[in-house]
Amino acid sequence: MKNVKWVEKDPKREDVFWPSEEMKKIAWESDPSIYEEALKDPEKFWVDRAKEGLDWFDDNFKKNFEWNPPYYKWFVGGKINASYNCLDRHIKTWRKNKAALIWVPELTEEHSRVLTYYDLYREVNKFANALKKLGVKKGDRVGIYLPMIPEVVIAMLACARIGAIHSVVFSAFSSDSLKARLIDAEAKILITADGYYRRGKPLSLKKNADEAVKGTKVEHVIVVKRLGEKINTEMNKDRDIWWEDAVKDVENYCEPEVMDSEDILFILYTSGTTGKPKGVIHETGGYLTQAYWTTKWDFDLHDEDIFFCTADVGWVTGHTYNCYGPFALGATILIYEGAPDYPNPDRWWDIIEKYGVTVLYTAPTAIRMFIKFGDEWVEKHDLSTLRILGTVGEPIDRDSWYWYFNKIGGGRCPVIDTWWQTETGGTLINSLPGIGPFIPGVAGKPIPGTKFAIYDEEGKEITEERYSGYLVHLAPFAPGMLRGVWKNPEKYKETYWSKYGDRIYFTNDGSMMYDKELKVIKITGRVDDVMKVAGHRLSTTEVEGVLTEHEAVAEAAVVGAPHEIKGEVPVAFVVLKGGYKPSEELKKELINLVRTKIGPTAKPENIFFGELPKTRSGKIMRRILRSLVHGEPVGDTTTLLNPESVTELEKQVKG
Ligand code: 6R9
Repeated sequence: MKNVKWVEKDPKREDVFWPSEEMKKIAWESDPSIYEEALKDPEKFWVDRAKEGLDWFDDNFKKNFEWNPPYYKWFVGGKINASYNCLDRHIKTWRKNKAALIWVPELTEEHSRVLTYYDLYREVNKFANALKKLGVKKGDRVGIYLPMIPEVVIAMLACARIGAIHSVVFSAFSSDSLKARLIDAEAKILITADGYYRRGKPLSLKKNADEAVKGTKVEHVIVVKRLGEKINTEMNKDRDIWWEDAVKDVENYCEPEVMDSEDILFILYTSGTTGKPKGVIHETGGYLTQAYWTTKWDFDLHDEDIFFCTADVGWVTGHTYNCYGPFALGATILIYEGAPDYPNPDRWWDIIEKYGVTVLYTAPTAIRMFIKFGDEWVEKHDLSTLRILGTVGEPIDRDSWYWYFNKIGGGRCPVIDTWWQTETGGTLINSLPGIGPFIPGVAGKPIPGTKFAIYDEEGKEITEERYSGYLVHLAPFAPGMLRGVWKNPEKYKETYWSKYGDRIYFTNDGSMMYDKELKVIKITGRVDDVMKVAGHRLSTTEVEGVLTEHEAVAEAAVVGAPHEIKGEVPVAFVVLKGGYKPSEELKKELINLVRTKIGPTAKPENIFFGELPKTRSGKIMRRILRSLVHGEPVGDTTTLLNPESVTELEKQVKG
């Protein structure tokens, strides 16, 4: 289907697009009445979806939705296994030989790998048995620290098969970040690789893993041989085992563990407003229901589609849309190992053309980067197989939206702007391809069966058009929503269930009703101390914590500053201890410290030395620092303890 128009412009309204007749004809969902219908009885709606979309060992739920604020459960008493739903049920059908996963390596001289559903099934079964052989049992935690290679999803599904809880850690995170997560989760096993390619260069991952497991409860490290001879890997005889050896003498079949719907499927660490990342808990039945349906609704995947979601599995987007959602649906996904600009800035467009990708899901930061590279890289390629474009991670500006829509989508494809969070498990606010509308910078309506509102500071609902407020999610909460924070119930209550009480989920995002008639919501961004750096979630406090570890630093304040491509970057203001002087070397040293302690995404774009503006009670005035890096007027500083600090810093920032 070449050059089909999947959208059309609203004849009257500027910037508003709707699905074309062609799109409505093939879309799984094209009847707008689904929204009203679902809200008549959301519990029943989700129970029906759970039963229709998934295979349950027992779907005789004792309770559909059980609510003890701030906790809730879905499909209580249901029995299910996520790996069974992603694999076993497909191999009983013609999908047995369908491509589940197309893996594209970074090096163009290497071959891509295609795993059919049966291949994936076999690999997962074997690896599940290998884990069992190493003593992994239901409820044990398994750390996964892998690059974008097929083994990452095999490992996740193998854990799910035996009821082990996986905790995937982004492979670009430092050994310290990995260590902290392994300790908090008390992981028994770590799965990693000898290394991976980045921009054509072999990089070791095993070294980081070795550093990280010291002093943790990790008993064994399973190592995928990705680089082999290309890198020198030391193996600890008693502790480490190559993946290929682990699966050598195991049975081909592993009985899937019968899991309770509310049993934990995975934990995923994410940044909050404190220095320590928190382990967001997702359970099985509810998460999988939302993963399945949002994949089907949002990306409208049919058997002919090839879905390219560019997110790393280290993030929630990779969990839900590079693994559980598409596999539960029996879809074909494509994952790419490497950098988007290797060997040239047209790598993604080359992949789309070569494999005939039909649905692309990426982040505004990537779009801005490609805009910078120049249109000629796109124009070299035939992207006419594309039908749907998706975006996630941060608000998208009008220019980037139109570039994506026109240059990548040829003005033919809807842009599905999906708002969601690590905590929500799956997308929650976005327009559906067969229903619309598609408006630049506007996410859309809450997905069927969910309720949202916009509140003011006091908790009064704001219903006026284009008035900013706080986005809240109302009961019954979407089935894929988090069930808690690992070993930290206090954090759970405080972060999500305290601003408006324990019956209203506070998203920590700002939003507005963009158009009352169309009932679409625009998301304006975080209202707490969380930054989105190149779409990656990062807390300012986390970076401050690392800076103050340095012997020269007395105090540090970090704020997000606007950045052309990354959207936002950390900028630090540092007060030095007596005896230390600001210097370029010290600046570099501090930037490097953050890079090694957290990871490259966290490194400050700049560091300014001086006094921090404070209130008379000694609180740092971050609002002023934020204004400074945004190039906005700082406002009244006369009530400050040290107004002169602002003038000093301003000079430096303006440089
Ligand atoms: C999936 C993911 C969550 C935060 C969220 C919000 C921002 C995500 C967005 C968006 C505007 C969108 N966000 N999608 N803002 N429009 N379409 O990104 O999860 O890493 O946990 O971040 O990202 O601020 O609160 P996570």
